[in-house]
Amino acid sequence: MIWNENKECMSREDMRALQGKRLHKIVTYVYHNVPFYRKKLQERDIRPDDIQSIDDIVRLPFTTKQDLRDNYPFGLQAAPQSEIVRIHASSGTTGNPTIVGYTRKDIGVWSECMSRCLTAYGVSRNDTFSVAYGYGLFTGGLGAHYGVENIGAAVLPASIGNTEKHLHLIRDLGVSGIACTPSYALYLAETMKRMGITKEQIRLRVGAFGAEPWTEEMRREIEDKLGLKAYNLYGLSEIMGPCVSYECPRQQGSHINEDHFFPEIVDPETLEPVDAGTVGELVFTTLTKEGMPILRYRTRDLCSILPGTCSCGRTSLRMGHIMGRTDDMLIIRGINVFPSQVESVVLSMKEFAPRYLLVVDRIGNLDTLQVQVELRQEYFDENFDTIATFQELEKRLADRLKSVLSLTAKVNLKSPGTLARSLGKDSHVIDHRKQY
Ligand code: DLL
Repeated sequence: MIWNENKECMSREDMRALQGKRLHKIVTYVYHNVPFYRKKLQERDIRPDDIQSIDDIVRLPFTTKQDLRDNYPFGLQAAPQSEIVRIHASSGTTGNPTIVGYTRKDIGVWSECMSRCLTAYGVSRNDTFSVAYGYGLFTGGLGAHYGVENIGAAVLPASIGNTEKHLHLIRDLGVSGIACTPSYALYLAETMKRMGITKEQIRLRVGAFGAEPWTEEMRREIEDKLGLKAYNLYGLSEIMGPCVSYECPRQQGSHINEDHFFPEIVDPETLEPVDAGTVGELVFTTLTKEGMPILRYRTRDLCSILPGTCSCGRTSLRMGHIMGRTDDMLIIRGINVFPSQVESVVLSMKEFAPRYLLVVDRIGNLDTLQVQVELRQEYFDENFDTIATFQELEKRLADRLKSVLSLTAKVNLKSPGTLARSLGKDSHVIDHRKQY
Protein backbone atom coordinates (compact mmCIF):
# COMPACT_ATOMS: atom_id res chain seq x y z
CA MET A 1 0.00 0.00 0.00
CA ILE A 2 1.10 3.54 -0.72
CA TRP A 3 -0.16 6.40 1.46
CA ASN A 4 0.18 9.25 -1.04
CA GLU A 5 0.62 7.97 -4.58
CA ASN A 6 0.40 11.45 -5.94
CA LYS A 7 3.67 12.43 -4.23
CA GLU A 8 5.43 9.14 -3.64
CA CYS A 9 5.07 8.02 -7.25
CA MET A 10 5.41 11.39 -9.00
CA SER A 11 7.42 11.44 -12.23
CA ARG A 12 11.01 12.58 -11.71
CA GLU A 13 10.41 15.55 -13.93
CA ASP A 14 7.38 16.74 -11.96
CA MET A 15 9.21 16.15 -8.69
CA ARG A 16 12.18 18.30 -9.79
CA ALA A 17 9.80 21.04 -10.91
CA LEU A 18 7.96 20.93 -7.59
CA GLN A 19 11.23 20.98 -5.67
CA GLY A 20 12.42 23.99 -7.68
CA LYS A 21 9.24 25.90 -6.97
CA ARG A 22 9.40 25.08 -3.27
CA LEU A 23 13.08 25.96 -3.06
CA HIS A 24 12.44 29.40 -4.50
CA LYS A 25 9.67 29.91 -1.97
CA ILE A 26 11.70 28.77 1.03
CA VAL A 27 14.72 30.89 0.07
CA THR A 28 12.44 33.92 -0.25
CA TYR A 29 10.91 33.09 3.12
CA VAL A 30 14.21 32.75 5.01
CA TYR A 31 15.65 35.80 3.26
CA HIS A 32 12.89 37.92 4.72
CA ASN A 33 12.53 36.22 8.09
CA VAL A 34 15.90 34.91 9.27
CA PRO A 35 18.68 37.53 9.54
CA PHE A 36 21.26 34.72 9.71
CA TYR A 37 20.29 33.51 6.21
CA ARG A 38 19.78 36.98 4.77
CA LYS A 39 23.33 37.85 5.75
CA LYS A 40 24.73 34.61 4.33
CA LEU A 41 22.86 35.06 1.05
CA GLN A 42 23.86 38.70 0.75
CA GLU A 43 27.50 37.75 1.32
CA ARG A 44 27.17 35.50 -1.72
CA ASP A 45 25.33 38.18 -3.62
CA ILE A 46 22.26 35.96 -3.98
CA ARG A 47 18.72 37.36 -4.17
CA PRO A 48 15.77 34.97 -3.76
CA ASP A 49 14.84 35.46 -7.42
CA ASP A 50 18.22 34.03 -8.45
CA ILE A 51 17.02 30.66 -7.19
CA GLN A 52 14.56 29.36 -9.76
CA SER A 53 15.23 25.65 -10.17
CA ILE A 54 16.38 22.88 -7.87
CA ASP A 55 19.74 22.86 -9.67
CA ASP A 56 20.39 26.30 -8.16
CA ILE A 57 20.64 24.72 -4.73
CA VAL A 58 24.41 24.36 -5.07
CA ARG A 59 24.71 28.14 -4.86
CA LEU A 60 23.23 28.22 -1.36
CA PRO A 61 25.27 28.23 1.84
CA PHE A 62 25.54 25.19 4.09
CA THR A 63 24.20 25.15 7.65
CA THR A 64 25.94 23.25 10.44
CA LYS A 65 25.08 22.13 13.94
CA GLN A 66 27.44 24.84 15.17
CA ASP A 67 25.30 27.48 13.42
CA LEU A 68 22.30 26.17 15.35
CA ARG A 69 24.22 26.30 18.61
CA ASP A 70 25.55 29.79 17.90
CA ASN A 71 22.02 31.02 17.27
CA TYR A 72 20.55 29.35 20.34
CA PRO A 73 17.70 29.33 21.14
CA PHE A 74 15.53 30.96 18.45
CA GLY A 75 17.97 32.62 16.04
CA LEU A 76 17.09 30.38 13.09
CA GLN A 77 13.36 30.39 13.70
CA ALA A 78 11.48 31.95 10.81
CA ALA A 79 7.90 31.88 12.06
CA PRO A 80 6.71 34.28 14.78
CA GLN A 81 6.53 32.70 18.22
CA SER A 82 2.72 32.90 18.14
CA GLU A 83 2.71 30.41 15.22
CA ILE A 84 4.85 27.82 17.03
CA VAL A 85 2.84 24.97 18.52
CA ARG A 86 5.60 22.52 19.54
CA ILE A 87 9.24 22.74 20.54
CA HIS A 88 11.70 19.85 20.56
CA ALA A 89 15.26 19.96 21.81
CA SER A 90 17.96 17.54 20.83
CA SER A 91 20.56 16.69 23.37
CA GLY A 92 24.18 17.10 22.57
CA THR A 93 27.12 15.99 24.61
CA THR A 94 28.61 19.47 24.46
CA GLY A 95 27.31 23.01 24.15
CA ASN A 96 23.76 24.26 23.81
CA PRO A 97 21.01 21.88 22.84
CA THR A 98 19.45 22.32 19.43
CA ILE A 99 15.99 23.87 19.66
CA VAL A 100 13.50 23.26 16.88
CA GLY A 101 10.09 24.96 16.81
CA TYR A 102 7.24 23.60 14.65
CA THR A 103 4.15 25.38 13.38
CA ARG A 104 0.80 23.62 13.09
CA LYS A 105 1.45 23.09 9.40
CA ASP A 106 4.87 21.55 10.18
CA ILE A 107 3.23 19.07 12.53
CA GLY A 108 0.79 18.23 9.72
CA VAL A 109 3.62 17.62 7.24
CA TRP A 110 5.37 15.47 9.83
CA SER A 111 2.28 13.30 10.38
CA GLU A 112 1.80 13.04 6.61
CA CYS A 113 5.40 11.89 6.07
CA MET A 114 5.24 9.50 9.02
CA SER A 115 2.01 8.08 7.57
CA ARG A 116 3.85 7.33 4.33
CA CYS A 117 6.50 5.41 6.32
CA LEU A 118 4.01 3.37 8.32
CA THR A 119 1.93 2.52 5.25
CA ALA A 120 5.07 1.34 3.44
CA TYR A 121 5.76 -0.98 6.39
CA GLY A 122 2.28 -2.44 5.96
CA VAL A 123 0.75 -0.80 9.03
CA SER A 124 -2.95 0.10 8.72
CA ARG A 125 -5.92 1.16 10.78
CA ASN A 126 -6.37 -2.46 11.81
CA ASP A 127 -3.12 -2.46 13.76
CA THR A 128 -2.30 -1.71 17.37
CA PHE A 129 1.06 -0.02 17.29
CA SER A 130 3.35 0.58 20.22
CA VAL A 131 5.61 3.64 20.16
CA ALA A 132 8.62 2.85 22.31
CA TYR A 133 10.82 5.76 21.39
CA GLY A 134 11.23 8.23 24.23
CA TYR A 135 8.38 10.74 24.50
CA GLY A 136 9.46 14.23 25.42
CA LEU A 137 12.03 16.58 24.00
CA PHE A 138 13.32 13.79 21.74
CA THR A 139 11.41 13.72 18.45
CA GLY A 140 11.05 9.92 18.29
CA GLY A 141 8.04 9.39 20.55
CA LEU A 142 5.66 12.17 19.53
CA GLY A 143 6.84 12.09 15.90
CA ALA A 144 5.93 8.43 15.43
CA HIS A 145 2.82 8.81 17.61
CA TYR A 146 1.13 11.40 15.39
CA GLY A 147 1.76 9.29 12.29
CA VAL A 148 0.17 6.22 13.85
CA GLU A 149 -2.89 8.22 14.85
CA ASN A 150 -3.05 9.82 11.42
CA ILE A 151 -3.37 6.51 9.62
CA GLY A 152 -6.06 5.45 12.07
CA ALA A 153 -4.16 2.66 13.83
CA ALA A 154 -4.43 2.44 17.62
CA VAL A 155 -1.34 3.85 19.26
CA LEU A 156 0.07 2.48 22.50
CA PRO A 157 2.27 5.33 23.77
CA ALA A 158 4.61 3.03 25.69
CA SER A 159 7.71 5.24 25.59
CA ILE A 160 10.85 3.67 27.07
CA GLY A 161 11.34 2.02 30.44
CA ASN A 162 8.75 -0.07 32.25
CA THR A 163 9.77 -2.86 29.93
CA GLU A 164 8.06 -5.76 31.68
CA LYS A 165 4.70 -3.98 31.79
CA HIS A 166 5.14 -3.04 28.16
CA LEU A 167 5.76 -6.66 27.23
CA HIS A 168 2.68 -7.80 29.10
CA LEU A 169 0.66 -5.26 27.10
CA ILE A 170 2.28 -6.33 23.83
CA ARG A 171 1.17 -9.87 24.57
CA ASP A 172 -2.24 -9.20 26.08
CA LEU A 173 -3.40 -6.53 23.59
CA GLY A 174 -2.09 -8.37 20.54
CA VAL A 175 0.13 -5.41 19.62
CA SER A 176 1.12 -5.91 15.96
CA GLY A 177 3.67 -3.12 15.36
CA ILE A 178 6.37 -1.39 17.31
CA ALA A 179 8.68 1.57 16.84
CA CYS A 180 11.87 1.84 18.92
CA THR A 181 15.64 1.92 18.61
CA PRO A 182 17.22 -1.31 17.38
CA SER A 183 19.07 -1.62 20.69
CA TYR A 184 15.84 -1.31 22.64
CA ALA A 185 14.31 -4.00 20.42
CA LEU A 186 17.09 -6.34 21.53
CA TYR A 187 16.59 -5.35 25.13
CA LEU A 188 12.90 -6.18 24.76
CA ALA A 189 13.85 -9.58 23.37
CA GLU A 190 16.19 -10.25 26.29
CA THR A 191 13.59 -9.19 28.83
CA MET A 192 11.00 -11.30 27.09
CA LYS A 193 13.21 -14.34 27.44
CA ARG A 194 13.82 -13.60 31.10
CA MET A 195 10.08 -13.33 31.67
CA GLY A 196 9.43 -16.60 29.86
CA ILE A 197 7.39 -14.99 27.06
CA THR A 198 8.04 -16.65 23.71
CA LYS A 199 7.76 -14.96 20.32
CA GLU A 200 4.89 -17.32 19.54
CA GLN A 201 2.91 -15.76 22.38
CA ILE A 202 3.12 -12.26 20.92
CA ARG A 203 1.74 -10.95 17.65
CA LEU A 204 4.33 -8.37 16.64
CA ARG A 205 4.50 -8.32 12.86
CA VAL A 206 6.25 -5.07 11.97
CA GLY A 207 8.99 -2.97 13.56
CA ALA A 208 10.06 0.59 12.66
CA PHE A 209 13.62 0.95 13.85
CA GLY A 210 15.95 3.91 13.71
CA ALA A 211 17.48 6.83 15.61
CA GLU A 212 20.84 5.06 15.62
CA PRO A 213 22.92 3.18 13.04
CA TRP A 214 22.22 -0.52 12.66
CA THR A 215 23.42 -3.24 10.32
CA GLU A 216 21.83 -6.02 8.28
CA GLU A 217 23.14 -8.50 10.86
CA MET A 218 21.32 -6.60 13.59
CA ARG A 219 18.16 -6.64 11.47
CA ARG A 220 18.28 -10.43 11.20
CA GLU A 221 18.90 -10.76 14.92
CA ILE A 222 15.88 -8.60 15.81
CA GLU A 223 13.64 -10.31 13.26
CA ASP A 224 14.61 -13.70 14.58
CA LYS A 225 14.13 -12.83 18.25
CA LEU A 226 10.89 -10.87 18.00
CA GLY A 227 9.38 -12.73 15.05
CA LEU A 228 8.64 -9.58 13.04
CA LYS A 229 9.78 -7.83 9.88
CA ALA A 230 12.18 -5.01 10.72
CA TYR A 231 12.10 -1.79 8.69
CA ASN A 232 14.40 1.19 8.70
CA LEU A 233 13.12 4.60 9.77
CA TYR A 234 15.43 7.58 9.45
CA GLY A 235 15.22 11.17 10.52
CA LEU A 236 16.83 13.93 12.50
CA SER A 237 15.38 16.65 14.66
CA GLU A 238 16.95 19.56 12.79
CA ILE A 239 15.06 18.52 9.66
CA MET A 240 11.87 17.12 11.23
CA GLY A 241 12.33 13.96 13.32
CA PRO A 242 11.47 10.36 12.35
CA CYS A 243 9.91 10.36 8.83
CA VAL A 244 12.64 11.78 6.61
CA SER A 245 13.12 8.40 4.91
CA TYR A 246 11.72 4.89 5.20
CA GLU A 247 12.05 1.42 3.73
CA CYS A 248 9.39 -0.14 1.54
CA PRO A 249 8.80 -3.91 1.39
CA ARG A 250 11.67 -4.29 -1.14
CA GLN A 251 14.08 -3.07 1.55
CA GLN A 252 16.61 -1.81 -0.92
CA GLY A 253 17.38 1.53 0.59
CA SER A 254 15.13 4.06 2.29
CA HIS A 255 12.80 6.27 0.23
CA ILE A 256 13.25 9.94 0.98
CA ASN A 257 10.24 12.22 1.40
CA GLU A 258 11.84 14.40 -1.24
CA ASP A 259 8.95 16.76 -1.78
CA HIS A 260 9.66 18.05 1.73
CA PHE A 261 13.33 17.25 2.36
CA PHE A 262 15.74 17.68 -0.52
CA PRO A 263 18.81 15.42 -0.25
CA GLU A 264 22.35 15.94 -1.51
CA ILE A 265 25.49 13.91 -0.92
CA VAL A 266 28.72 15.90 -0.68
CA ASP A 267 32.34 15.17 -0.03
CA PRO A 268 32.75 16.10 3.66
CA GLU A 269 36.15 17.67 2.98
CA THR A 270 35.56 19.65 -0.22
CA LEU A 271 31.77 20.02 0.15
CA GLU A 272 31.47 19.31 -3.57
CA PRO A 273 28.68 16.95 -4.73
CA VAL A 274 29.92 13.38 -5.18
CA ASP A 275 29.15 11.09 -8.13
CA ALA A 276 25.89 9.15 -7.96
CA GLY A 277 26.22 6.06 -5.80
CA THR A 278 29.30 7.32 -3.95
CA VAL A 279 29.29 7.52 -0.16
CA GLY A 280 29.55 11.01 1.27
CA GLU A 281 27.91 13.31 3.79
CA LEU A 282 24.15 13.59 3.58
CA VAL A 283 22.83 17.14 3.34
CA PHE A 284 19.17 18.16 3.59
CA THR A 285 17.24 21.29 2.72
CA THR A 286 13.72 21.58 4.10
CA LEU A 287 11.44 22.64 1.25
CA THR A 288 8.24 23.37 3.13
CA LYS A 289 9.06 23.92 6.78
CA GLU A 290 7.75 27.08 8.42
CA GLY A 291 8.99 26.99 12.02
CA MET A 292 12.68 26.47 11.45
CA PRO A 293 13.46 25.99 7.77
CA ILE A 294 17.02 25.01 7.11
CA LEU A 295 19.21 25.30 4.01
CA ARG A 296 21.70 22.58 3.13
CA TYR A 297 22.03 21.14 6.61
CA ARG A 298 25.15 19.01 7.00
CA THR A 299 23.84 15.96 8.83
CA ARG A 300 27.30 14.38 9.33
CA ASP A 301 25.67 11.08 8.36
CA LEU A 302 27.56 9.09 5.78
CA CYS A 303 25.64 7.25 3.09
CA SER A 304 24.98 7.17 -0.63
CA ILE A 305 21.97 7.75 -2.85
CA LEU A 306 21.18 4.48 -4.57
CA PRO A 307 21.03 4.41 -8.35
CA GLY A 308 18.00 3.20 -10.29
CA THR A 309 14.34 3.06 -9.37
CA CYS A 310 12.59 0.82 -6.91
CA SER A 311 10.26 -1.89 -8.12
CA CYS A 312 7.72 -0.98 -5.40
CA GLY A 313 6.32 1.79 -7.61
CA ARG A 314 7.61 4.71 -5.57
CA THR A 315 9.79 7.00 -7.62
CA SER A 316 11.46 8.83 -4.76
CA LEU A 317 15.21 8.65 -4.33
CA ARG A 318 16.53 6.07 -1.91
CA MET A 319 19.39 6.41 0.51
CA GLY A 320 21.52 3.47 1.60
CA HIS A 321 22.13 2.47 5.21
CA ILE A 322 23.86 5.09 7.30
CA MET A 323 27.41 3.78 7.51
CA GLY A 324 28.35 6.02 10.39
CA ARG A 325 28.71 9.68 11.12
CA THR A 326 31.66 11.83 10.26
CA ASP A 327 31.93 12.49 14.00
CA ASP A 328 31.48 8.77 14.80
CA MET A 329 34.49 7.87 12.79
CA LEU A 330 37.42 6.98 14.97
CA ILE A 331 40.88 7.53 13.68
CA ILE A 332 43.05 4.93 15.32
CA ARG A 333 46.70 4.95 14.35
CA GLY A 334 45.68 6.87 11.26
CA ILE A 335 43.11 4.30 10.18
CA ASN A 336 39.44 5.21 9.88
CA VAL A 337 37.25 2.91 11.92
CA PHE A 338 33.46 2.93 12.13
CA PRO A 339 31.69 1.10 14.97
CA SER A 340 29.36 -0.41 12.34
CA GLN A 341 32.31 -2.33 10.85
CA VAL A 342 32.92 -3.97 14.21
CA GLU A 343 29.20 -4.70 14.58
CA SER A 344 29.12 -6.53 11.25
CA VAL A 345 32.05 -8.72 12.23
CA VAL A 346 30.75 -9.47 15.72
CA LEU A 347 27.29 -10.39 14.50
CA SER A 348 28.58 -12.57 11.71
CA MET A 349 29.87 -14.94 14.41
CA LYS A 350 27.24 -17.05 16.12
CA GLU A 351 29.11 -17.14 19.44
CA PHE A 352 28.41 -13.48 20.15
CA ALA A 353 25.42 -11.54 21.40
CA PRO A 354 24.77 -8.22 19.61
CA ARG A 355 26.49 -6.31 22.41
CA TYR A 356 29.86 -4.73 21.94
CA LEU A 357 31.89 -1.75 23.04
CA LEU A 358 34.96 -0.16 21.49
CA VAL A 359 37.37 1.25 24.04
CA VAL A 360 40.03 3.46 22.55
CA ASP A 361 43.03 4.74 24.48
CA ARG A 362 46.48 6.15 23.95
CA ILE A 363 49.33 4.42 25.68
CA GLY A 364 52.61 6.25 25.25
CA ASN A 365 52.15 7.59 21.77
CA LEU A 366 50.28 4.62 20.49
CA ASP A 367 46.52 4.42 20.00
CA THR A 368 44.99 1.20 21.23
CA LEU A 369 41.65 -0.40 20.43
CA GLN A 370 39.97 -2.86 22.71
CA VAL A 371 36.78 -4.54 21.58
CA GLN A 372 34.62 -5.82 24.42
CA VAL A 373 31.99 -8.25 23.28
CA GLU A 374 29.39 -10.32 25.04
CA LEU A 375 29.08 -14.08 24.63
CA ARG A 376 25.74 -15.62 23.86
CA GLN A 377 24.21 -17.38 26.86
CA GLU A 378 23.98 -20.78 25.14
CA TYR A 379 27.58 -20.66 23.95
CA PHE A 380 28.77 -19.51 27.36
CA ASP A 381 26.93 -22.35 29.13
CA GLU A 382 28.26 -25.00 26.74
CA ASN A 383 31.87 -23.91 27.01
CA PHE A 384 31.97 -22.68 30.56
CA ASP A 385 34.73 -25.09 31.65
CA THR A 386 37.06 -24.84 28.73
CA ILE A 387 39.27 -21.78 28.81
CA ALA A 388 41.05 -22.89 25.65
CA THR A 389 37.82 -22.51 23.66
CA PHE A 390 37.48 -18.90 24.76
CA GLN A 391 41.10 -18.20 23.92
CA GLU A 392 40.62 -19.67 20.48
CA LEU A 393 37.48 -17.58 20.00
CA GLU A 394 39.24 -14.41 21.10
CA LYS A 395 41.93 -15.05 18.54
CA ARG A 396 39.43 -15.82 15.78
CA LEU A 397 37.57 -12.55 16.40
CA ALA A 398 40.83 -10.57 16.58
CA ASP A 399 41.92 -12.07 13.23
CA ARG A 400 38.62 -11.19 11.56
CA LEU A 401 38.70 -7.68 12.93
CA LYS A 402 42.22 -7.29 11.67
CA SER A 403 41.26 -8.32 8.17
CA VAL A 404 38.30 -5.91 8.09
CA LEU A 405 39.80 -2.92 9.91
CA SER A 406 43.48 -3.40 8.95
CA LEU A 407 44.15 -2.80 12.60
CA THR A 408 45.04 -5.01 15.55
CA ALA A 409 42.39 -4.90 18.24
CA LYS A 410 42.57 -6.51 21.66
CA VAL A 411 39.48 -8.63 22.17
CA ASN A 412 37.94 -8.84 25.61
CA LEU A 413 35.17 -11.43 25.94
CA LYS A 414 32.43 -10.63 28.44
CA SER A 415 29.96 -12.90 30.19
CA PRO A 416 26.35 -12.67 29.01
CA GLY A 417 24.46 -9.65 30.32
CA THR A 418 27.47 -7.70 31.56
CA LEU A 419 27.74 -4.79 29.11
CA ALA A 420 25.50 -1.81 29.91
CA ARG A 421 22.09 -1.72 28.15
CA SER A 422 20.65 1.44 26.71
CA LEU A 423 16.95 2.15 26.37
CA GLY A 424 17.40 4.99 23.92
CA LYS A 425 20.26 5.50 21.51
CA ASP A 426 23.15 3.17 22.18
CA SER A 427 26.72 4.39 22.23
CA HIS A 428 29.27 1.78 21.29
CA VAL A 429 32.41 3.79 21.91
CA ILE A 430 34.44 5.05 24.85
CA ASP A 431 37.34 7.13 23.63
CA HIS A 432 39.69 7.89 26.52
CA ARG A 433 41.95 9.92 24.21
CA LYS A 434 39.48 12.79 24.45
CA GLN A 435 40.69 13.44 27.99
CA TYR A 436 44.26 14.04 26.91
O1 DLL B 1 17.00 10.25 16.07
C1 DLL B 1 15.02 11.09 15.00
C2 DLL B 1 14.50 9.70 14.89
C3 DLL B 1 13.71 9.18 15.89
C4 DLL B 1 14.78 8.95 13.76
C5 DLL B 1 13.21 7.91 15.76
C6 DLL B 1 14.27 7.66 13.61
C7 DLL B 1 13.48 7.16 14.61
P1 DLL B 1 18.11 13.01 16.41
O2 DLL B 1 18.07 12.69 17.87
O3 DLL B 1 18.23 14.42 16.01
O4 DLL B 1 16.80 12.49 15.72
O5 DLL B 1 19.29 12.16 15.80
C8 DLL B 1 19.51 12.15 14.43
O6 DLL B 1 20.37 9.88 14.50
O7 DLL B 1 21.60 12.23 12.12
C9 DLL B 1 21.60 9.81 12.52
O8 DLL B 1 22.96 9.95 12.88
C10 DLL B 1 20.91 8.96 13.56
N1 DLL B 1 19.82 8.19 12.95
C11 DLL B 1 18.50 8.46 12.94
N2 DLL B 1 17.83 7.48 12.29
C12 DLL B 1 18.75 6.59 11.86
C13 DLL B 1 18.70 5.38 11.12
C14 DLL B 1 16.36 11.21 15.66
N3 DLL B 1 17.56 4.84 10.70
C15 DLL B 1 20.64 11.23 14.09
N4 DLL B 1 19.86 4.76 10.84
C16 DLL B 1 20.87 11.14 12.61
C17 DLL B 1 21.03 5.27 11.26
C18 DLL B 1 20.02 7.05 12.28
N5 DLL B 1 21.15 6.39 11.97
